[in-house]
Amino acid sequence: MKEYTTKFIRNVALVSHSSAGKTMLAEAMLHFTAATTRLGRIEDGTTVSDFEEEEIRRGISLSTTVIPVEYKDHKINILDTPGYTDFVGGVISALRVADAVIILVDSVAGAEVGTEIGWDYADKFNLPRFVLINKMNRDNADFAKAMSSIQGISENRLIPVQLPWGEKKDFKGVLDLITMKAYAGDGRKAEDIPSEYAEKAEKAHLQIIEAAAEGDDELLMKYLDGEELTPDEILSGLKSAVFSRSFVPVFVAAGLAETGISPLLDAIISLFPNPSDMPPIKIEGAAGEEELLSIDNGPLAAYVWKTTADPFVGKITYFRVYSGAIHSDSRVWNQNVGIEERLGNVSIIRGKEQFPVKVVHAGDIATVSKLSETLTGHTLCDRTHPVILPVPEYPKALYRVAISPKNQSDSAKISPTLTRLCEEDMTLSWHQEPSTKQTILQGMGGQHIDVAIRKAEKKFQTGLTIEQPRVPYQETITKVGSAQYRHKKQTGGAGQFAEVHMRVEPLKDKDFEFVNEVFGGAISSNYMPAIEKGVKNVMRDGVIAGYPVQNVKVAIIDGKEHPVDSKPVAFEIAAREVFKLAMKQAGPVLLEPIMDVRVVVPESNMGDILGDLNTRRARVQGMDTQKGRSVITARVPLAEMLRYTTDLRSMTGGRGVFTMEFSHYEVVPKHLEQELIEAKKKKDEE
Ligand SMILES: Nc1nc2c(ncn2[C@@H]2O[C@H](COP(=O)(O)OP(=O)(O)OP(=O)(O)O)[C@@H](O)[C@H]2O)c(=O)[nH]1
Ligand SMILES: [Mg+2]
Repeated sequence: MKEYTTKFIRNVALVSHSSAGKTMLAEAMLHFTAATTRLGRIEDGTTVSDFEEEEIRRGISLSTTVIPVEYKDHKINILDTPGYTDFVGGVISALRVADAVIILVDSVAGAEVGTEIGWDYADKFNLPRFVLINKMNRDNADFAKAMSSIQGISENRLIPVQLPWGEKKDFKGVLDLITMKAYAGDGRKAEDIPSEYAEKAEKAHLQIIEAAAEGDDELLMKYLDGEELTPDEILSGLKSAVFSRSFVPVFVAAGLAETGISPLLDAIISLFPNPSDMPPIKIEGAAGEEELLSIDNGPLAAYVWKTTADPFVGKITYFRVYSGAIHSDSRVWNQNVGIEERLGNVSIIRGKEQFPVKVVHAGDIATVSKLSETLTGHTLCDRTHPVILPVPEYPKALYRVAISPKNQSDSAKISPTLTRLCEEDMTLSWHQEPSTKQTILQGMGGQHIDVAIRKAEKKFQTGLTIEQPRVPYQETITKVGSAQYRHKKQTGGAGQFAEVHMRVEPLKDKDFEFVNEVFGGAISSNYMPAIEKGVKNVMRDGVIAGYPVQNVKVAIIDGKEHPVDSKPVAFEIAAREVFKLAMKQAGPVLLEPIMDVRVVVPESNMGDILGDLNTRRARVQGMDTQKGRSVITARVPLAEMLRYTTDLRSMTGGRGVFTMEFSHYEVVPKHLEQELIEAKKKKDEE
């Protein structure tokens, strides 16, 4: 692959609702530019972009791939993102390193939930964008309807810069309203706009000239003076209007039929910014605030936006150079962990294929293999000029499952496998939950977890099964209680003897306190550690329903010992038993975690969501409306929120989102406590 310098690079993310045709469009671009000799198909699993086994099996993209398209001396780094909601992490990573976005819309479905979500993220990253009404060859394609549905979700003005040349089966090409030419098929050849479209095209052309003039004061003067703008002037005016988002141009295509490809590539080059057009990045450097420019001779700053770990291929680190240039066989500094990384071959990647290059210029996207410490979100820089580039915010993963090994040989592999899977994915995380002794994997939804489990199996040969995570309940007491217990055993040789009298009290703001109040040496103080150990063992395993005991003060008040038969183990046993008895005298209760929940849904769903929250024992704290969306804050027991990700999605058609954070523990209502106690009894009997 040729080397491209900053001004000849474009970084463009394709974003849409699942299945609007992003992967296929990238495939068509590759075929059109002769990077491939035949057009791959989603159904056959032969596209360059969806190369992962799981992507092929499911027929959807699961992570962002880079598809560099070489066209007219430029390189367009297409970032093909996943459209399915669970994989939104890939969209965020892509938008972080893109300079522009194409939002694809299915010509039949129009704007969908995923379109809205993608649009909002593009807003968050402040990116210039095109809308592409795709799949214009479909049976029920409707350009006008699709246009108005997108206008419905966007505050930006949409202006068609192309019109479909025919529709549905007769979609034969695009009418370009900027050049006022018609392009049949993939658009290699420009021809005159057919006369039946002439009038409509002329009208639309005027609208574009106006938009172009608005983009630039000088052009506007010229335009108002009645002078004609040259094609170059129109393009430059449009470019600034696209950049400032005073309007969003709308294109049409059919990736599968390879229609409309070349006019779209032309527009990407002429209307989208190259990396050096982007505003400088302001960062807090060692020497105060500084600005990084996209130039080769600036201080090195490259952002790692993706990493993949494959046991066969090894680790691949994807980075975008923001400032400076990265050379093969050089050393770079990772400021996030404070270590030097030696780079071997640096490559341009296309799908899974790597093309080694000597240098990666400012603004370009490339990969390097086998970095030891560098992870997604890290910055590679020069040791003498350390910088850290900002990491975007990823949604918190709230869909939790408990993981266990399929068999003995898998259990040792669980931890390294989960660690590697999570390194690849900013929206996946895992941890050990001490209170329930479960390994918890958290993701964005059922599909996300399912993909992770399959990857563990196929890539890392680790068989995993999933189950519902247990709620980390706790046990505590509500009043003072006391008890005594004598442990005595006289069988054969040495006997065992210990007697312990104990008082337990509720304790605030502290998990545990142990005091020795024995008066007059009834129990020697060197037995105290054994007594404390006995108590702690029971605390770990619980007394009423098998959950850890918290917030208890334990006082040893009296007891007895025997000069021969008393020994630490005897006191440990006596302590266990007396603690259980004392707890039962002290009004034991179960506590459950209560979460602070914030739900954001379309206003029309508000009633349903509130009704549903009621059935979840929620206490609503507040309601608010912002930009047509309702925001509900509530306190809800965690036990009622275990599958809320899936439930909220189905109640709102995917439009609802929520966040959840631990707030505090509260007493479990009596009838539910009884169920939990019964469940524990049943388990003990098994
Ligand atoms: N009729 C028609 N079908 C298309 C076109 N482009 C893609 N398709 C089909 O639509 C389906 C989805 O296409 P993809 O390219 O995988 O869509 P995507 O946007 O990448 O989907 P995700 O990866 O799930 O986000 C596949 O069956 C394609 O063959 C098109 O231009 N016309
Ligand atoms: Mg795809």
